[in-house]
Amino acid sequence: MHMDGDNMKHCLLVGKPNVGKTSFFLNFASYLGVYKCELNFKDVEGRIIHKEYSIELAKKYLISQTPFKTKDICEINLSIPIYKGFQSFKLLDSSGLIDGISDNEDIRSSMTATIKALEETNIILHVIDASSIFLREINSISLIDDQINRYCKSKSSYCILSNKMDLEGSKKGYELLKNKYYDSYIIPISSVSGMGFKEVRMFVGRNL
Ligand SMILES: Nc1nc2c(ncn2[C@@H]2O[C@H](COP(=O)(O)OP(=O)(O)O)[C@@H](O)[C@H]2O)c(=O)[nH]1
Ligand SMILES: [Mg+2]
Repeated sequence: MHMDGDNMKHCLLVGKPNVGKTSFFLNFASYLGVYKCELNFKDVEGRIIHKEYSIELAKKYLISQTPFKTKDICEINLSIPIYKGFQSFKLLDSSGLIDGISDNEDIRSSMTATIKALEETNIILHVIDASSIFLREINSISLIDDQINRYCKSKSSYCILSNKMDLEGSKKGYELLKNKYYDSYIIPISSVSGMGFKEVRMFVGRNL
């Protein structure tokens, strides 16, 4: 398991492109009381670029309907109330995993960075778009989700975030997920409305 010098645990968001990882990353940071984002972008070679945004600007720059908007791993320091104090941790946003090996070199190297981060992390939040399960879109559930589930559930603290529950059709998608991944903990959330954030906070807090 990877630890920083200061023993901070790492919590990684993974999943297909466009499922709402970055929306969750920023809105959850905001939910935990962050208003100024100090973000570190880390590329596959481990080079780090530091940027500071307000949450609103970060949303404008980083959330997109275009897949692979960000190709680096992006991290932010957060803290969660536990017992009588706070426990700090790093939340990491990844750019998205897809089936197979892409022709695009940037996408390949960003997937490499994500898989590397997966191996080094303590807590894994696997984001799935519950609204697109019965569709055929880039964000629809596929083989890579089964692979993430199989690899992660045995390895570390792992849960599935069934996202976009504010949209029509997501209830049916959530039911399917509960059947398909019956032995995993699944939290229904909406990255935009904040539904389920309390449960995610408790899950992360339990595993810090
Ligand atoms: N309705 C709805 N849309 C969402 C939700 N989460 C993300 N989106 C939208 O889905 C698209 C992709 O979001 P983004 O956070 O960039 O996904 P990422 O590629 O997984 O990081 C954007 O248009 C978001 O506004 C959600 O909970 N509900
Ligand atoms: Mg993103």
